[in-house]
Order: sequence, then structure tokens, then C-alpha cells
Amino acid sequence: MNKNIIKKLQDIVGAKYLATAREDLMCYSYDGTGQEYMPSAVAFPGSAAEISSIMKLANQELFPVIPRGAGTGMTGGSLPVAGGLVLVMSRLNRILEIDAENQVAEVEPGVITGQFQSAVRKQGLFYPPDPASHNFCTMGGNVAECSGGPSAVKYGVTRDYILGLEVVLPDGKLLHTGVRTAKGVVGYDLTRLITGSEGTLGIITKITVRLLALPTHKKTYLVLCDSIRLAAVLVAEILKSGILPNTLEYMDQTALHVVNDYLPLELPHNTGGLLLVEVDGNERSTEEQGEKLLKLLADRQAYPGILEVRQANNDKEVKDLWKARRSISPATFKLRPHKISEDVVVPKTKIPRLVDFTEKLSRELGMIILTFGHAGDGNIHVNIMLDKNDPEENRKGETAKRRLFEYVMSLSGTLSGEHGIGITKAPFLGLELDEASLKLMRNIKKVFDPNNILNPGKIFAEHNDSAAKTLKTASSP
Ligand code: 2HG
Ligand code: ZN
Repeated sequence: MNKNIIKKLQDIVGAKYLATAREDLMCYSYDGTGQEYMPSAVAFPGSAAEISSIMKLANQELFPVIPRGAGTGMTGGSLPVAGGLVLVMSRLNRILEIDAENQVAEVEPGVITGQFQSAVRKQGLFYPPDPASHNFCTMGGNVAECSGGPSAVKYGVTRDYILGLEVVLPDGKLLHTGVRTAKGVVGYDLTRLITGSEGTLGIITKITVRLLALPTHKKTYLVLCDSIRLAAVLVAEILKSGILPNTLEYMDQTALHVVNDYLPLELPHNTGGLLLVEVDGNERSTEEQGEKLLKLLADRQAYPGILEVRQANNDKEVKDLWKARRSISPATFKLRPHKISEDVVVPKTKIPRLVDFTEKLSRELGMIILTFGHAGDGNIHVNIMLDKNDPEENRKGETAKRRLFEYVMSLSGTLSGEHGIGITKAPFLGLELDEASLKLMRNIKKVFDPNNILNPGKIFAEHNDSAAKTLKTASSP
């Protein structure tokens, strides 16, 4: 990026909000994937108007612009793979309004999700989307990736709460999408198109969300099983019984061990697999659902492999369980220095088959592959642990990932439930999407961003769609 452009960027955001020193750039060169790409500069814009001027300049000078929230993404969505300017949204961090009566709020993209949840909770309201990283990740990043989390099984994902957006388009124009009302069907649903578009169609500068009334009660349980297979089988059984938990999370034995090693907590580890189940609602419905769950799990004739069902007795126990659950992802790095982290989804009844498959794959390739996650909606995190500096492990890791994706497709699943495609899954897009969809999506990107300025290299691998299709043919069952 030449001096002239740097000068113009300084004029737009102010010299103190533009970083070019190598040590500063390094802080914005990586994300949750552990991959690193150095940007040419990093800007901290203070308004949509500044972002608009930056985008106009980027189109004149043809440099890439990459929006970034907190950098917790797991697929490389905020990495400057082609260099360029990283736009850090941390200064746009105000909760603009909480309209309690209409159960609507408006926030800027740099607001930390967990802080927003606490703010609405104080008014008896509830914003359910809760990525495991909610203490660090941002609302803007969540919208860009359409993040999920443990509560998605009952409450849905980020897109289900986004009513409208203010967005700076790649050419610098300001776009307002959606509504502030409970319903709205005027024109194409641009809000949904931009939600989950991974920062490739526009830069989100304001978010209007819908809120719910805060559930007054909850009950949290641990179900200890003698095998992961049973834990996986129980997921569909619990949901079939009519219980709708707000959390139905699953952890295999490796996940349990690694968290115990990471935190000063003692999760039961002499089990084959564990379910974390939580029900919420008003006092009566929570009571009823809890009783129904305990009754179902007490049927040891049907489920002889259930070792124990524990209920969290107080707030501290509940907090500790959640801390353990939210720590699995960072704790896994105790096993190996790197991981390939996947977020595949399969129909609930097929989770046992997926779990069997990953265990077999792990044995066959001699690698640690652990599984945990949002089993209630069939969204399983498969973590393939490795050392990327070891060429042999790297090769085996890539083999494991490809075989996992092919298997998930054969189960009528999907490649990503919550982390998006980014760069890590881009070469595999053609496994899931047909030619017509791919073409339409690429054309949508061209309409929004003809110069391919905004977050280039994401979702669509430059030349790899057809390569992925070859895989599809090779893997057809
Ligand atoms: C979680 O649910 C996150 O903990 C991270 O989505 C998953 O590290 C992972 O694979
Ligand atoms: Zn997750």
C-alpha cells in the first residue's frame, strides 16, 4: 500500500486510528484458525461515513478491505489473505437503544455479545444467540457469520433475531435493510442475504435485533453415559419425547479429559460420553420438562448404559458446568499445537453414525479426533488435532477433513452449521452446492462488489469449485 493511500486513509480516520507498524499489524493478522496473513494497514473507523469514504478510496485504488470483529472466527473470515486494509470495528461499540416495550434493540457491530446479553437481561429481556466465545466475540462478527451456539436447539441462530441492518456497501453507499417491527415482507430479504455473508457483501454498521422475555427458571443436568454412542443416541430420544431443552450439548471422553486438564474443575471423566442438558421457561414448564427428562433417563431397561444423571444444585455448579463447556475449544490445544476444527451438521438420528465414523477415522489415521458440541441440532464439532509443522500430520489432517465432509454429505448433512466457509472450507463448497447455486452466489457477489474489493478470497475458492465436484463424484456412496 503506497504512501499516498496511507495518507488518504489517515485523512479519513485520523492518524491515530490507522496502524502501519509491523508489531501493530501482527495483532490483526490471525484468527481462531491459527492461520496468519499480514495486512498492509489496519484502520479503526469511528463512523459509517468514514467506512463509506474508505470503500470509495478502495474502489479507486483497488486495494482489499477486510472487516474484522474480535477475530474469534474459526474459518478465516477476517484474515487478509490478499493483504490490504483490515477494518477493526472496535470503536463502533455502543448499544444505541433497548426498546423494552417493543422488545427490539439497536447496537453497533463492535459490541461484545456477552455484554449485550447482560445489558438486556437487566431489563428482563433475552438475546439468545450465544456462541461459545460470547465473552469476547462481537455482534457484528456474529451477524457476518450467522453464529450459533448451545441455545440454538431451542432458540435458533443469529439470523433468527436480526430484524434489520445498516450496511456500507462495497462502493461506499449506505444501505438500510429490514424492519423494526415483528413482521415485514417488503421486497427481497436483504437482511437475510447479508446475515451470514461473511463480510463479503457489505460492512455492517448497525444491527436491529429482536428480543424475548427472559425465562425465569432453568434446570441444568449432566447425563453420564458408558459410551459416546449412547450419548449420541439419547440426543434424538430426548427430543422425540417432546422435551425442548435450551441446551443439549455433548462431549466425548477426550473433550472431558482435556477440560479437566485445563480448568481447576472436576468433570466426571470415568464415562464414555456426557450430555449437558438444560431446560428453561417459567417455573411450571421448567419443572415439568425437568421431571419428564428424569423419567425418560430413569428407564435403565431401555438405556442400561446411563451411568448417572446429576442435577446442578446451585448457581456455582451451573456456572462451573458452563465454564467447562465453553472451555473445550481453547483446552484442545493442550493435546496438539493446531487443529482442524469443523462444525458439520447431520440429521439428529444420524449423530451415532457420525460419531462411529470419526472414531474409526481417528484409529485408522492414528490421530486424535475429538467430538463435542451442539448435538441437539445435530451440529457436531469434529476437532482433528495435529501439528501443522509436521508434513505427515498435515497430510493426514487434510485426508481426515475431506473424508469427514464426504461422509457428512452422504448422511444428508451440511458442511457448516455456525462457523461459515471462510477460507478453510472454500475448496469444498462444490461438495454441497450445485452448479446453479454456485453461479448465482458468485453473481450476487459481483453485483455487490464488481471490483472484488471487500473480503476477497472468502467463501469461493478461486479455482476450486470444480475440483470439489470431482471429490463429490469420487465419494458418491
Ligand atoms: C464451540 O462450540 C465453538 O465451542 C468452537 O463453536 C468449536 O473449537 C471448536 O471446534
Ligand atoms: Zn460451536
